[in-house]
Amino acid sequence: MDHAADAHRTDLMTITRFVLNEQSKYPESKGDFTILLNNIVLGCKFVCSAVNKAGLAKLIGLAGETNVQGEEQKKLDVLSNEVFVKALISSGRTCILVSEEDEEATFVSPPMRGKYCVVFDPLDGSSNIDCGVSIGTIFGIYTMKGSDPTIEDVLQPGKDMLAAGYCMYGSSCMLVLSTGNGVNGFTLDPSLGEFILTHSDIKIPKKGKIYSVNEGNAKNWDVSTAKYVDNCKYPKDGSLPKSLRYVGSMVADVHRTLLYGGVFLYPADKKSPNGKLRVLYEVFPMSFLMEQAGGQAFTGKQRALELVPKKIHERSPIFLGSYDDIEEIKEIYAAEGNNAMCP
Ligand code: AHM
Ligand code: MG
Repeated sequence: MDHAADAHRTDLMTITRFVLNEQSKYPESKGDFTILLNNIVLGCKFVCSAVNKAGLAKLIGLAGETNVQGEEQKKLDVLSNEVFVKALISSGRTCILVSEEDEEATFVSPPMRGKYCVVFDPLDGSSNIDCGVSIGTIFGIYTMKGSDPTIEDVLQPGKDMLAAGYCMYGSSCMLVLSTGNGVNGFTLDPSLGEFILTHSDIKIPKKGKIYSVNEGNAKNWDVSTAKYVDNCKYPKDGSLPKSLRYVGSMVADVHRTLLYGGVFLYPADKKSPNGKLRVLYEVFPMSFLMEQAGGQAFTGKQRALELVPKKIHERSPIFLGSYDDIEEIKEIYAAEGNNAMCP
């Protein structure tokens, strides 16, 4: 009997146990981060369950309509936001929340106020919600700098994040987390209701065979993006062309990129000079994870994690993925210099 394999099956490393182990390396830690993370995990489980029931819920009442019990059905993204805001405030460990769903940041008042600032997109991939395609939650965590929270606490560069992660609601529910010490993936065991460590110390392949972009925007790209994507299809170095995969849910596209390698890009274009994706709760957490997994994240001008956002809902172009592939993109941008738009 293979005891090592058996131990693997019976000695389950839950996400709580994993984070408690990590925190025990810091003697000054009082367990605040573990409590915060537990509440994020609770939000993810709730949203996972709501997403799984969404198709069924349609049978008894459409989102935004009244169901047969006379209850109003909330849209999934609105519901997810409420769940996370409440879970985060009730942790008693947060001071500022920035959600994609809320125009203004939420400042948490005493006695529920804690030291952590959480930026999040409660349900990303809105165009995929109604057709059962993978969607997800993205989050990043900062620590308040002074003794009173100010908006500057969330306008810090991404490299100052304490932790970042996402939860993907797909064929399985998976939470991928970094506390600045590598990247680990946990899969929800529905029978236990626990996230179990299934992907330890994820490292992205140094070079990949997949590129992921909305090519429908190609006519509006800048010259560098167009050149790079052309190289993916018609490599000049004799290598094989890359495959194209694009779900249209950032969590799903980034998750695949992390596991299989390659690049995910949402570049600037003529219509959206700053791209589409939001710096605080889309670009930063995913860039943090990529770097922690050995990849890179670049905006077309600089290392993504060095951006200093001026507004909470600011956008930025983003190229992230395998180290060598992003290196190639950086070289093209350096050579083109002026980022001229395609004619
Ligand atoms: P959302 O926050 O409205 O869901 O938009 C973000 C999503 C990302 O998940 C995804 O990468 C991107 O939008 C896809 O955009 P497009 O449909 O323009 O390709
Ligand atoms: Mg989003």
